[in-house]
Amino acid sequence: MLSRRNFVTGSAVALVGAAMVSGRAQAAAIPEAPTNDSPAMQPPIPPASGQDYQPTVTLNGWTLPWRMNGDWKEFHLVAEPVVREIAPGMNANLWGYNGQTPGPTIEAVEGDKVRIFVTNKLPEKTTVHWHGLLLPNGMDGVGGLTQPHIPVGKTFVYEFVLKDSGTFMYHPHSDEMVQMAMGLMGMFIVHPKDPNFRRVDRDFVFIMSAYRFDPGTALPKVAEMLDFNIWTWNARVFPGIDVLPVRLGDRVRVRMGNLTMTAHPIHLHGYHFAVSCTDGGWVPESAQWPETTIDVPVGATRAFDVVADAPGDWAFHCHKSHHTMNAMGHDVVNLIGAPPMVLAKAVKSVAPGVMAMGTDGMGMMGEMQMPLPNNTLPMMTGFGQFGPIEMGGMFTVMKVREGLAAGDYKDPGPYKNPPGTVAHEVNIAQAGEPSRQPSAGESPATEMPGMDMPGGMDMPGTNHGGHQGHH
Ligand SMILES: [Cu+2]
Repeated sequence: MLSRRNFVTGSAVALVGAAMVSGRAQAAAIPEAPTNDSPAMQPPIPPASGQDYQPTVTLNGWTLPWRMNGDWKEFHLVAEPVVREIAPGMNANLWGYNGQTPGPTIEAVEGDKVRIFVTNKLPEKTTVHWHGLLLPNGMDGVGGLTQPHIPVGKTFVYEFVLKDSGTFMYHPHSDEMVQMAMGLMGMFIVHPKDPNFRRVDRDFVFIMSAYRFDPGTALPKVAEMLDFNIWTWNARVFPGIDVLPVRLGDRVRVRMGNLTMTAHPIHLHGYHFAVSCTDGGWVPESAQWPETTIDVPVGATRAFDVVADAPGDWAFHCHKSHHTMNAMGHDVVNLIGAPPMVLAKAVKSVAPGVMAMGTDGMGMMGEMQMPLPNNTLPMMTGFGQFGPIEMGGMFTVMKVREGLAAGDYKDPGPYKNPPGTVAHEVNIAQAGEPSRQPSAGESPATEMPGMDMPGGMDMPGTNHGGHQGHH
């Protein structure tokens, strides 16, 4: 007879408190399915016995507790409808596993025998595919091809041995377009058998998903192919994404999966990192090269390793600038440079009460508290110690600090820059005239009709040496 005591003890008890455990034990032969619907980062679960490893931390997420049954590590996933807070101010009706999307991170060790029960509480059939894991064909989770689909209300079991360590994912191979657009996905981390192999001090995990929500709605459009407007890390957007707190000097790994419909060039400021792992395994050290941005292709994972030797608040984000925005209209005309008074008059004549915006850029939108439809996030938002950050979507901060305790993942607050090391305003008169490109403003390309200078007359302060096009 197996009971809850057979689950991993230690921090797992703190992780899934009694109130959060639904007690959905189906039968003694099937482990309970712990559930957690909080978007708060849960502490890592250290290995209770067996192989030692550095457990991962999932941004705004958690690791799935397991139990030992003989020499099998047993997990229980429940696919079900969930409500996910995308960021404070927006809740989404999605599908996930064990109370939230993405599903909990599964962690195990190379060589482990894993038995994973999957209960289907969705309104339609499903399967789970173990992306990147090397396993027997019949455990691959492709509905119709390698197994019958899991009917509504039924529980299937997957059993396999973890041949290789690495950074993997899980997701359905059953009505995939709908099921992944609804958020069914999670990360699967297999730690190396040798605890010293590429060991790091902090190991962060997240998976990328994208949604199309019409303003004011909570259910994504599942048939959207291109025009997504909520770009998430672990179904969260800035400023709702956890920061990555790191102790100065720590060896840090960040593992990322991508199950959106486009690639994401993920960029870390302040560092040169090495791409260390993909869903195809560890990159040999001799084959690693330095990067500041790593493109994570669709249907792939990437991990990078870095030694956190530079303190500060380092921006960490997707470099596609539309992916660091929340829901927005894309039919926005570029009004930069348009005379604001003329524009405002013209707009007011056809739409009284509408503000003509964007004549000097759109950055002010990060500061304005504009009325929005219910359950809709501002396009760009979030504040830092120096003002509005003007971001949304796939953006957060790696906060590297001296003296954090090992295992302390609390937000350490804003970085205290040493005096004299922050960009600041200067008196332009003291700075002197900026140098400009020779003949600036005179080239045919920038010439304005009716603004010709009298022939042969030199502009003061310009240099015509060697300028062929001079008239
Ligand atoms: Cu992106």
